[in-house]
Amino acid sequence: MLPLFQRVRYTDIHMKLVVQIPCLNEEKTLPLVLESIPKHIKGIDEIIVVIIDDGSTDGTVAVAREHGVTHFVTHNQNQGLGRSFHDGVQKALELGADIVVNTDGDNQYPQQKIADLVRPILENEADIVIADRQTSTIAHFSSVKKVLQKVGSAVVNKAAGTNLPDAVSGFRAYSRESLFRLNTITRFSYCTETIIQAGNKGLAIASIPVETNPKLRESRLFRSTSEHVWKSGITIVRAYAMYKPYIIFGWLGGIFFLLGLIPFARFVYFSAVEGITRGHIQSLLIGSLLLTSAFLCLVLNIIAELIRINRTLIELNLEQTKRHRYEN
Ligand SMILES: Nc1nc2c(ncn2[C@@H]2O[C@H](COP(=O)(O)OP(=O)(O)O)[C@@H](O)[C@H]2O)c(=O)[nH]1
Ligand SMILES: [Mg+2]
Repeated sequence: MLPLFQRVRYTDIHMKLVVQIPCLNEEKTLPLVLESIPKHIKGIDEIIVVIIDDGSTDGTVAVAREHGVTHFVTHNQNQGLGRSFHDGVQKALELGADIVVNTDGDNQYPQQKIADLVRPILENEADIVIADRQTSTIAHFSSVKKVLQKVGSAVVNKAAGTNLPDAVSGFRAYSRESLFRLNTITRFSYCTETIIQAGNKGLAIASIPVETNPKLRESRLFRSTSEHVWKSGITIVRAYAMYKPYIIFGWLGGIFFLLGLIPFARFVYFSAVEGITRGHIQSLLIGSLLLTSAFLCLVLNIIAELIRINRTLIELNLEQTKRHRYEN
């Protein structure tokens, strides 16, 4: 029987690093990315590059092959970044990765910094390392985008119990251990989801500052600011509902309860003073409706809590399955 959580100490073993690059039509920028991945990193014995081709219709795969890449995950049709990340991680674990670094195919991130990114993991100081893009200094980020990034990171930190400056950066390193414990399910954004899960599971997350490369193309994940806000909002609410349902239902229930008390008390007061026959039925109706909603929130909270407990058990099971499958 394997222990539930065994922290691997990275000393005196053959260290394998997998750099995974999710790509959707990145033939133009991929060469820059591949050329800037370091060939040697102190403390790492082997570096493998995995391209996740997410249904590209251009020459992404051919370009990667030309640059010596031999490991691919292929989606015949576009599956989205979340699924691409998930499948890349499975492949990396199959290849025996001790550390997995994710970088993007648009050369947004400085691959030269991979050595700094993996160092806290090699030194057993962190399970996950996130590159802080220092967004407040990026010239091509609009002020709206900067504010959004700040607010988004603050909410994620609150949900995760962490204190990370850049919660949506895609340039990250994950230890093998952390990948056994994380389960990403949302198709859209695994970035915030992994932080919230890791935070709630007590994994150590570190942050290192990096300077991003000049922008070569527009983001394709978000076509507009409002889409960015909307999608990030949904991801965050879902994460709260999954990990801290009592916050959502507790607040909602509390508000309904307090709002319901006012018309209800009004009805009780007037019917005591004037007699029940004098009306104020609207107050009674509105009050009852709000108090019933508060009660519903309480019930939903209990159900959400039970589901959460259930998920914890399923996740433990998944973790064991992954260990059996990938640990040799
Ligand atoms: N937009 C998008 N990117 C994808 C998808 N699948 C994989 N990717 C890759 O995900 C990375 C991030 O995408 P990008 O458009 O640069 O988003 P950004 O993080 O907002 O800059 C790139 O390497 C893409 O090639 C997908 O379905 N949509
Ligand atoms: Mg990008």
